[in-house]
Amino acid sequence: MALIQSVKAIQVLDSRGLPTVSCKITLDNGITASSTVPSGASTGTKEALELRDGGDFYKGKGVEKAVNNINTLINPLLEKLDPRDQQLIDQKLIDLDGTKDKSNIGANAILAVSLAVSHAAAKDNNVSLHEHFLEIYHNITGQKVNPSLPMPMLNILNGGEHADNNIDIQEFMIIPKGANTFKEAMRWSSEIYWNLKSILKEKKLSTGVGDEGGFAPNLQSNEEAIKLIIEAINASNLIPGEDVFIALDCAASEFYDGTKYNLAGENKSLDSTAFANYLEELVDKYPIISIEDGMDENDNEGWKILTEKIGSRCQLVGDDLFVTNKTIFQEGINNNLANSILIKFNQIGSITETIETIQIANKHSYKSIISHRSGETEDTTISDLAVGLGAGQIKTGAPCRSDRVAKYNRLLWIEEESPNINLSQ
Ligand code: 2PG
Ligand code: MG
Repeated sequence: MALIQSVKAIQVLDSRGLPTVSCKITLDNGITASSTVPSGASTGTKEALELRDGGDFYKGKGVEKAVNNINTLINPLLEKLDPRDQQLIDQKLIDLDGTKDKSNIGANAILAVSLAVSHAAAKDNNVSLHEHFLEIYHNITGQKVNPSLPMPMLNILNGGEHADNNIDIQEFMIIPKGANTFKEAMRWSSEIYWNLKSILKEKKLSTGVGDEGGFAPNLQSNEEAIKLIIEAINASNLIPGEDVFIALDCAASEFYDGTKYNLAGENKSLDSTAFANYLEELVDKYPIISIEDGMDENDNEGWKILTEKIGSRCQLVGDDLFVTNKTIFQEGINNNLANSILIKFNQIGSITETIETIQIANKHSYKSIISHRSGETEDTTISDLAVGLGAGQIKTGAPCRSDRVAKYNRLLWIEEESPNINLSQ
């Protein structure tokens, strides 16, 4: 049983070319395991703090402080600990930080270590990371879950904060729900993606991509984006609403001014009820089965209206609303807000806390969707997390760009190597 010998971090770059934390753990039997943390752009205000250096280098976005915290404070703290004790190690990191939002040591420092610990334990136990996560879930919650391959949600048209176009809704995703295997889901998605590219080209629209690999053309309206995607699904000989469905991430906090939802691209300024009506119309007209952050993170009244209106026939996902924080999430559940939660481990900062939040979702029959951030790296931990916890869904961008496809490719390997684990429907 190997123990932690050293924890070492350096600053590396993410998919946007901005610094992020990478961490390597060495066990006393020579096993090493690494991790790299993601970073968001349309962040919720209640997320755990990503420690940035300020100053001139990297436009203030350096993470040398977080890196130093790992090398000087966390390294001695974890020496000789058993990497299988994920909960104990995460608690030590949380206590070392001592703040609610991890602003002292930095959520990026803490998460990098927390992830690397899980990788090291899996390697030392000689099990796949997803098998290890299944076990951690059991250790932490006392409950068992069934592993499954997550249904992917692929963001093939980007707007909002992730692109320089005029589209206000941040993400237009496809869900290849009719696919029987993950492999088939990815083939369909890639074919739709490529057909969308041809359609955009034909219409003389831009085929440049946004931060998550989806196309980012200028369009007349959000509805036009949906129509183009429907066209691409049809062009792939697939049936919209039968084989493939649509999901949106409005990231509505980004265009809410405190009273109105301002759709600048459509010259519309709508109050909560009017914006809920706007979304309801889209759900009525198109095979949209999931809407994330359909209201601002502080607009509880708006969330109530939206949930009452379409919550029974549409997955309503809280991202900025819940920020993977179990306390905030529990309050939201008590108020009947949304019916699903987006899970991003860097919003809260450790594996243990992420799992606790998923446990609450399971208890209250809220769906969990494991998610990437718009700033990503080659790290594929979220793929294993989605499988091991049987979350059922993952969203990790377009079937394009290595930072996105790395996650899908990892899932293709898991499917190949685990014949007993099936695609969640
Ligand atoms: C989101 C995410 C990921 P960001 O809003 O769901 O798609 O974006 O990482 O910029 O918060
Ligand atoms: Mg979101």
